Amino acid sequence: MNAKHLMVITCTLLGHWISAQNFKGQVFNQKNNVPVQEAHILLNNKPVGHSDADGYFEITLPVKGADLTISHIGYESVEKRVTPQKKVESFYLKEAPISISGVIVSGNSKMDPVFTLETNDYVKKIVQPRNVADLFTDVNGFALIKRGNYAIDPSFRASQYEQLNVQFDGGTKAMHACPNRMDPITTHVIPEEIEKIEIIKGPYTVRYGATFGGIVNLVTTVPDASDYGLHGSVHGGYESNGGSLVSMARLQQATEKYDIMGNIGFRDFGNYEDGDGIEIPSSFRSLDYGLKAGYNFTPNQRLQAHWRQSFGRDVLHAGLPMDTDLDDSSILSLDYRLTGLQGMLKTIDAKLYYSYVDHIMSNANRPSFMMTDAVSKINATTAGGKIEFKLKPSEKTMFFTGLDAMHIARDGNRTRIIQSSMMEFTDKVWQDSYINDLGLFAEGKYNLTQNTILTAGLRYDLVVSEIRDPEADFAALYPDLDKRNEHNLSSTVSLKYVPNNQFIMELAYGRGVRSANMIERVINHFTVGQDSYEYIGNPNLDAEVNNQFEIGFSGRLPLSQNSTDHFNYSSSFYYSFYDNYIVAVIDESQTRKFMPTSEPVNPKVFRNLNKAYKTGFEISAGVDFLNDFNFTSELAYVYAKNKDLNESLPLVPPLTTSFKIGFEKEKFWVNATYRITSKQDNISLSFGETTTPGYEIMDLRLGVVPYKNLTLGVAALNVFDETYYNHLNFSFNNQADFTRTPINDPGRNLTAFVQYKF
Ligand SMILES: [Cu+2]
Repeated sequence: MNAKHLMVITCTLLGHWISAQNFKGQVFNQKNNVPVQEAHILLNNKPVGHSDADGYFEITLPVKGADLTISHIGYESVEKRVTPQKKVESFYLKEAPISISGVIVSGNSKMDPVFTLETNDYVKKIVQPRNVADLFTDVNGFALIKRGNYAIDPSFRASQYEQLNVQFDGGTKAMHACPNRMDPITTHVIPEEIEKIEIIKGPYTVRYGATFGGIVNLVTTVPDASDYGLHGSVHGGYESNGGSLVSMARLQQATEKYDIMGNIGFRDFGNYEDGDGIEIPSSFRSLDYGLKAGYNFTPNQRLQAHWRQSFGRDVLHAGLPMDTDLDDSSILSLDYRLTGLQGMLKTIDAKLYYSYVDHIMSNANRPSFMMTDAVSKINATTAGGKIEFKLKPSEKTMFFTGLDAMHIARDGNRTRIIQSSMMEFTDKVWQDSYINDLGLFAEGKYNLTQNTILTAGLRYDLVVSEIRDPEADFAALYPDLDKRNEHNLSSTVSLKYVPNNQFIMELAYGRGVRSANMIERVINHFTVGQDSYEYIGNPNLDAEVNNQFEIGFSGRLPLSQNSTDHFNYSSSFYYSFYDNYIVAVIDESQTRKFMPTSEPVNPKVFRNLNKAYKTGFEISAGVDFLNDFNFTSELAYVYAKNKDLNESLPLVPPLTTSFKIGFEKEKFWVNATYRITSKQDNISLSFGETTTPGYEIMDLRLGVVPYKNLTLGVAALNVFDETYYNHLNFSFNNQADFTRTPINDPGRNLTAFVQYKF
């Protein structure tokens, strides 16, 4: 660990400043004069705390005053210019119709699941065109698994794919159809639609489906009370590296009773060049549209429907054996919420969703086409729902219980024509399989003291899986193939201590259980990995178990009485030990089925490991200074060990440090990010990993609002045109001009973005 990293840690561990508070307020519900607790208090748009159980809050104001905002979910926000004073000022909030999407983070620092992280600057401060996955690069602890510029999967603390419970709008899921993951959930939504990303850093809640490593909730925009009337926006963006174009238009009409919103977007990305000017096959086109309608029967009762479709065409995947010809997805979700009930039952939440993904890929533009013409036509259906009841049996207790269900079914074939003989073969990609998960959960929150809250949750999942149309060799390998039932128990206990609005400490344990996904169960001699091995699924895998322990603290300290300047810090340390961790291991008793003369001869078969663990931390510290400046440094580190094979677990991102400095005014902002990614030599040899060198990248961004409603943004990404690749990048696969080396990331990229809102 070098000096830069030590500096970050030292900053974090700096002691407390004591500062006198010179403004007191109390927040009430305008309708009944009942104090409103847990209202967000913001000064000059920066959060400085929450109101307590009596609606009270105390803050430190600069002598010249500041803009105070009080906001709470379910109420219209109040804004006022305030100056230091002795008397307690009263604020009255007007009730607004409830919204549905922000399910996980309800805006309650004491009641929220532990270790939530929320980022929501995308709409406000967007200055460049993006992919959804790009949104994650700004979040400490995240890394990206790249196969080119399109099919990008987020990785958090070296957990990825189904180890992360990725959903949007609090539970809607759309699972990929492709065995090579050309179409992960991040390709079915567009970044301009995402208002914020909510993250729970481990299996610390049982309310959002079976969770192994963490929950990622992508929240799409919903109109709130300030958006009543007819509004819309158009935006367009350009990237120099690849000559890529992005455009989107949105229109919405909202009243107290109903809201309706429609959006349409088009993206046309070219092949990007790496730092050496080498063109990487990565172009794609996609068209998206969505319609969302909500109806408020009463201020306490809302029904919402959301329909969206996305059409991807001609997607080049540098790191996969084929390219996408067509990828069409349709997602429908229905949400219902009834709140404000009298008696013990307070709120009912219900959700239903359905998604269908149609995927066609081929090797028409690849070297292997000379021998074999291969086309795969595959599809995936995901359907599910949830009902949850919120109960308040006593003043100090809150209780959530309900059930959720998810069904995933996939089918489709690969057709191969051997060019020399024109003989045709059909391979079953998914063998007509399904996995059903029915979950039952209960989670309670109990106020041990005024400042301490205990959360405990228990979850049972019944997982039913079946391979309905097995290939003959697969059935021969697993002669007992039958419908299979698994019974999984997950649990969590955590303690949250919030002595004041400047400090939070959390301690948590979670046991997350994940039954094998469909690739791990049913794939039959397909190259689905980062290497050139054939993989064979294993329908008898045990569910993998994550026992995770975590301690975290965060806080903020005012730096002076004359300004809103402050120091803020947060850190989390975790340790996970795994039972039955699932990895694919070379099996010398099996031999290659397709192209039998190629290397490697022995396929990999998915297996359970006995002993594996992971540990790491995220730390961040920053100062807001001179009113408009901010500086933040962040550090994320993961160490993983597969004790069975005495090597690292695969896909562990290297130590990452970043420094961000920014100047932010209402109508002008500029920032620089400097990211240092260290060398990764803790690798998984059995996974085909090699040591990855470190690299340093600088990005510059500038945004300006020249006229009301118009935002212009320009950015220079990878300013120094560094040639580099991340440890999680796939290698070139089946490409005429490239050997099997890791794919380089984009070189310098100049971007421009325009947005007009009304
Ligand atoms: Cu595919």
